[in-house]
Amino acid sequence: MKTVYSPDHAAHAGHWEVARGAMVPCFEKPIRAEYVRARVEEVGLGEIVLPKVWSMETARKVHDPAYLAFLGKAWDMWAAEGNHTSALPMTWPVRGLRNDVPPECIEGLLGFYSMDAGASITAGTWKAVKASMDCALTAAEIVAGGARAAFALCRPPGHHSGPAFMGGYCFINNASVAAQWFRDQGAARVAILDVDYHHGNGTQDIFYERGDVFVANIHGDPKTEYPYFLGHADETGRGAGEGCNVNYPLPFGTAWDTWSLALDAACDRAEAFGAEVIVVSLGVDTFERDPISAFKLKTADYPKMGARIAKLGKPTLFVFEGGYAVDEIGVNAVGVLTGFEG
Ligand code: Q9C
Ligand code: ZN
Repeated sequence: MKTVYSPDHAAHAGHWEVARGAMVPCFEKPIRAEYVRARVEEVGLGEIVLPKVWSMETARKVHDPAYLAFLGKAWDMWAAEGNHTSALPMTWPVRGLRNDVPPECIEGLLGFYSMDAGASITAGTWKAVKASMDCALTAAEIVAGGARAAFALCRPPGHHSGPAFMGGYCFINNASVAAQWFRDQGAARVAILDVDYHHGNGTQDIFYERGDVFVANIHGDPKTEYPYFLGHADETGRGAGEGCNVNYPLPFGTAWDTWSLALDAACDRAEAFGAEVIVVSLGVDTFERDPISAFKLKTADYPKMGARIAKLGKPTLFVFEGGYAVDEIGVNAVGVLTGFEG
């Protein structure tokens, strides 16, 4: 299958994130995408192509246009105040505070448009974020053009980003933009299968009240795992979206024997939904040696994951998300893709 990759991802390289009360170097770093790209070449997965340059039209259907405009100007506002390292929020409009009056300063806007301090903005962030979205849309177009599958090697990732907020290393929800694009191209029903270790709260949020995009998530139980405040099993969708969302929260230590049962169930649900296209939010932070996660999947499990998704027999777009064990990130991510191809 073809891979869509842009070197522009490297323009986004945040300096710090908070871990255990300390500032530590960002886990989400440029080398991740380079290692995956190198593995795509090593196994001869297929051609690697650059993304086309897309308009923001589809993104505006899943994100608040004001939020997208903020992303485009945040660094300049931050730099104008004399800052040189990554912009990070520190104050959020939680319960009891107002979230209906956007602040007019960058400190306030960073909090207004974020869920945590995990998505740092640097001088090159917007360039990388836009290229990441372009990778997803270009790969979606390859699938719509008749390919059985395509791989969007997106960086930064997207699934924590919601209608009007960044967080968890994510800015634009690449998988959601692609799913929206498939809908606009005439696919009546689209399923998003999120296999990243962390619950894809942004994706769930975006489609929660829609009956045309089914969202399934397999992830660390939010009772004990990031993002803590979404991803429970009783979240099934609302209004027109009732029954179109399913969560499989799993405990620390979950290995393939149990994880794969959730994948089977999620695939069955996507099939019953009548999905014409599958968008996979492909994070490989489920790996046993991931530094910030606690599942126990092994390298040999990733091809099995791909093979199970292939059994759905639907056109499939793989959108890269998380995975922080960089030494194995390429083998694991590309393992899913070779397993899919059979
Ligand atoms: N400082 C994705 O996998 N919390 N995002 C990390 C360690 C944030 C993960 C805690 C994890 C976000 C796309
Ligand atoms: Zn993750």
